[in-house]
Amino acid sequence: MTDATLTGRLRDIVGERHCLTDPELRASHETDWTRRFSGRALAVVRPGSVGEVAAILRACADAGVGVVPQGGNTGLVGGSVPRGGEVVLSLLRLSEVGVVDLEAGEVTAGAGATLSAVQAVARATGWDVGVDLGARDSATIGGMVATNAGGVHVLRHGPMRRQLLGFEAVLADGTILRRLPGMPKDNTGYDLGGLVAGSEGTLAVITATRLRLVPRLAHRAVAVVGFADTASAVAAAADLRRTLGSIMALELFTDAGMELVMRHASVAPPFADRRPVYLLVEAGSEDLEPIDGLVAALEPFGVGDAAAVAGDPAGRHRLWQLRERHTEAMNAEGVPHKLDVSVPLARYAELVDQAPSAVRAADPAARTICYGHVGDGNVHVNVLGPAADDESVDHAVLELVLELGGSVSAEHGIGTAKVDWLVRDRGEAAVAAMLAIKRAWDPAGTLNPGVLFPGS
Ligand code: FAD
Ligand code: 2HG
Ligand code: ZN
Repeated sequence: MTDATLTGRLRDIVGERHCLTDPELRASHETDWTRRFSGRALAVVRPGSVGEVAAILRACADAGVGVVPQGGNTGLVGGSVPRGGEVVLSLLRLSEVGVVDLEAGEVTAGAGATLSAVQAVARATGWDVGVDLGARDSATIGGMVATNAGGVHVLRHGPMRRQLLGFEAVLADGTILRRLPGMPKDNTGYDLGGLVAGSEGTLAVITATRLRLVPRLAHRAVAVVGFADTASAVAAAADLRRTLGSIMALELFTDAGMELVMRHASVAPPFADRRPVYLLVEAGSEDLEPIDGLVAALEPFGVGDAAAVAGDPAGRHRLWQLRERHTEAMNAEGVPHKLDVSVPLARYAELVDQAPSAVRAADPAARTICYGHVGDGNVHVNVLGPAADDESVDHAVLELVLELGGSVSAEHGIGTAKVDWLVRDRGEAAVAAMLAIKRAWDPAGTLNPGVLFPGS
């Protein structure tokens, strides 16, 4: 089948308006959020129903053309943009959010619904979504399930896979799998939804999800606290996980990162007494003001003037900006190399302290900024300076992570960025088992070729 025949078939399925072949209209779908990854798409198609998704997949399979599923295109590992010549399947039109089941605390959301849209619906009923992250206004529920997104509340509610009670998805040959609504207890064979979660668009296209909700906490408090070094901050974080029962989030950033956030996002410092490393701690409670408990839990660390605490929404927002706007500040400085990794908590400080020298050994001019979800052992090592296609600093950081017994991908996934590292991290046998599943579900390799497995 020629490209023109395929695009003609795609137009017949979704209508002229939703099959984009004009380069200007395709452009925002062809480059990722960091601007490090991009490729040309044969077309961008925007189906309006699960039936259209199935028909698109059948047409692409017939034509032997790869399909890149895409949600909000906020992914950070190159998996959401084409490598060259694939069809981008944008799920943004499948954005319906259903009515919250108040008794069960569940909601059905289309794959293209943004996290903030689902949060708004849930919060209006006294429920909330268990996962939250900075890209909430653009990241879609489908993309978040596909990457098993983590975010800032994993230590309380777990990542996206844990929120998934049911799903609807389409296999590469157009077969529709549907188990909506899901049930909290459902031991009927393999957990197919759990498998699709984290598969990064390589096994199936998610079209709808049934999500478990969590109670909306009426009271919250946030603190930012400065420390003299990383080890003290990590030790405090470890203590707080045990001593602060209302803990919701435990984030770490450095003064170098905060400096960039202040410069690019016009955010004020939390206090005058600057320190090399900061912890952001969020506490939440249903019926009690958590601020007193938070202050008491911070007491043993003797941080003196290097602490700011807020219980009011504006104050909490101001403190959160210091951590949340790091990603945007990195982008304002250049095209960052992003190494999202995790290590056992006991090795966390070593990683944060050693990553800059490992990077400098590979590229003396490169700048390293670390931040992350310390409560989950997750560091985001961001490197500024090297060309987009120069992988020497990426290798230096990932080697260090493996030496420290960590994982090369904590929450963003493998994408195309880390395909060469999957076997190093998981071993031959585990990757062979994954490939066997991939070949059974998608024998022609139509779905997201080049993601997870090299040359797939
Ligand atoms: P996309 O970027 O469009 O796609 C991501 C991957 O999922 C791709 O491989 C794509 O092919 C696949 N995919 C997308 N939709 C579907 C579907 N319906 N069916 C099958 N496959 C699909 N991530 C975190 O984990 N934690 C964070 O705290 C976090 N914070 C972020 C903050 C900012 C400012 C930014 C820009 C990103 C952040 N991310 C974070 C990364 C990103 O937001 C997540 O990976 C998110 O889950 C991607 O959702 P998306 O809809 O944008 O997916
Ligand atoms: C975060 O935690 C996101 O802010 C993005 O996962 C990480 O910018 C990054 O590297
Ligand atoms: Zn993160």
